[in-house]
Amino acid sequence: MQIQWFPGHMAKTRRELEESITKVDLVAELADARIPDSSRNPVLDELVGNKPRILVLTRRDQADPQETERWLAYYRATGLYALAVDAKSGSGCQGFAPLAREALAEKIERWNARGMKGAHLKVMVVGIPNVGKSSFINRLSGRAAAKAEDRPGVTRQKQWIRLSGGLDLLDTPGMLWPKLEEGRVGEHLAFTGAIRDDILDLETLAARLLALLAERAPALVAERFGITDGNMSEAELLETAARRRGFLIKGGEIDGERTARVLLDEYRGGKLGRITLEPASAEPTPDVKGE
Ligand SMILES: Nc1nc2c(ncn2[C@@H]2O[C@H](COP(=O)(O)OP(=O)(O)O)[C@@H](O)[C@H]2O)c(=O)[nH]1
Ligand SMILES: [Mg+2]
Repeated sequence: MQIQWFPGHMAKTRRELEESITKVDLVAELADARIPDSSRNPVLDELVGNKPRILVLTRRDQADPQETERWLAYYRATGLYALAVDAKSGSGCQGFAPLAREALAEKIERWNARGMKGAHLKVMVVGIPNVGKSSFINRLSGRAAAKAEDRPGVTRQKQWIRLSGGLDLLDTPGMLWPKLEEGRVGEHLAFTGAIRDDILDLETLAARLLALLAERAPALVAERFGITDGNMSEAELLETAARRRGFLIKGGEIDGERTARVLLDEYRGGKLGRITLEPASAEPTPDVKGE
């Protein structure tokens, strides 16, 4: 999944996405519930146009449930259909087909009026690398249909997977490149492991994650890493965490690299708890769509 998104590659990816999108009735856009903002690419808006879309927040098992509810309410208030799932265990995925039929209710009615009752709705899954596309497809289809990893350049026949509930799912997910123009976005993608972590040196990356965690989950950071002061420098944050965890080398110096690696692994693996790095801005509204 370590893909270099050089401009030629982006142009090709864009063409492939555009072509696939014309073949479907509905696009399932996957984003990471921990970083809903950074894991979406607005270029998809252009590519999808007016085609119905459902935003699927993956990794709900790793995100703060209340924040996820707020994000869903926010998206629904903007007119998007939205749903949160754990694509790994499959929980929440059963809500997708009913929501798809809701999103396509007008089309289904038109089909029924034309005697095309029972026609299947064509759906494709789109998202940045590592967001959970293959897992989601496998969960919907109930079998290991999509390969766990997609390597660009390996083209194969597009196939449809017939799902219960009147949906046909394109078995090849649409790859969307991460939007890396903004520094913060790249950092957030690196925190979650969505992109290579060599955009910054490991210790800087870990220190910045600590700073963000201190904001988003102060009690946890105080308890686990002994960090209670919000104004520490990056070096002080890492130093404090290393001492608290006992990651020292001889002479009493801290093992910064080990501290950084462990911290990043723990966050990515959900071992620090369910922490959403990007807070939702809107309050839930009473008239919501979907689950
Ligand atoms: N905990 C958790 N892990 C997930 C979820 N979705 C995907 N994963 C894991 O994330 C990794 C990448 O998932 P994959 O489906 O291959 O992503 P893709 O690159 O978008 O196809 C795999 O190790 C999955 O098990 C989820 O909702 N929760
Ligand atoms: Mg995949």
